[in-house]
Amino acid sequence: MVQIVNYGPKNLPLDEFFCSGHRSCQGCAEALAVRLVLKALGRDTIVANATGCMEVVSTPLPTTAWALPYIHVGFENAAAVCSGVEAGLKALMRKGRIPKKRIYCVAIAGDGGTADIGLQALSGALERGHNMVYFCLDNEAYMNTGIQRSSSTPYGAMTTTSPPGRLSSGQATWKKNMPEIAAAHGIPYVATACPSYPWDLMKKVQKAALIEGPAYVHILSVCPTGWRSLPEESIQLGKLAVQTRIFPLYEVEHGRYRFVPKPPKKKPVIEYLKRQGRFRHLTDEIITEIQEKTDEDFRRLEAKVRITQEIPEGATQ
Ligand SMILES: Cc1ncc(C[n+]2csc(CCOP(=O)(O)OP(=O)(O)O)c2C)c(N)n1
Repeated sequence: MVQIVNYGPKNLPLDEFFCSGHRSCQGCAEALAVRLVLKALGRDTIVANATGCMEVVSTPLPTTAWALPYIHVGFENAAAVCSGVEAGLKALMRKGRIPKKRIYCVAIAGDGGTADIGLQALSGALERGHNMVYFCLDNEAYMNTGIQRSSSTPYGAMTTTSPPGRLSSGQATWKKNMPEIAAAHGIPYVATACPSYPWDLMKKVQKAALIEGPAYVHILSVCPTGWRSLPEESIQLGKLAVQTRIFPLYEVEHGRYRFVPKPPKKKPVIEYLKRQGRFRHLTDEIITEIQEKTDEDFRRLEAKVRITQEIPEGATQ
């Protein structure tokens, strides 16, 4: 890849780098996300993958689903390992030990490996300015170990460690805003994406890879097992997350916020919540609270778009 290609149904690379035969659950949007990410990146890519569902399902000895250089690393150090690979390649190229060419160094980790356990290593790598892309596959809990809450689990969601009952309504805290934390590092590119919007996702992946310096892409990945949703509804559910504005799609390029693609017509959050067993226990009051917080967060995001794009108040994007 040397320039951005507009991929679509009639223009999709046939090469597979995350191959069939892995053992992800039915309807796993993470597996689809990884497949699309690697298709967009192409074969000149090295992956450092933290422990998590995508590693667990894809690397049972002696097989692997990864058809490119792949390093499995601990939860805490995907970003550190990826940055080391990038620095090492740079040194080898400078010394003339390997030919000079663009090799994409990427880290892939779940929301637990990103927002909780690997946050310190990620912050360090972003701050040091490595030429790498970090992908967070956000399925909103520690899924491979049996659905424990993470700091990325949404408010009210049932997990095995945030069980609803007499004294609890599920997850007691609001979802940590990882894309904003990444953007606060002042890196050249941050984006949110979802495999329900595959062409948008692939374009953002290419942009992230081609930009000079660190990039962070946060991918919402529906998990039917943990979300108690129907596997055949994963794509629709991802769309509903965007349509209800629970997960807005946007980019932050050199500090400028932009909605990409244009936000679809707004739907109420209940449309998204009601399709998932993890929210089954929610009362009308809590649903209203979630609606209000979603609206407020979206307003803040709109304000950032307006301010950084210098759009006059009242005008639309
Ligand atoms: C350093 C460390 N801390 C905690 C754990 C326990 N642990 C196992 S899986 C997991 C979380 C996985 O969540 P995530 O990164 O979101 O990946 P997923 O399984 O959802 O793909 C944790 C905390 C561990 N193995 N290592």
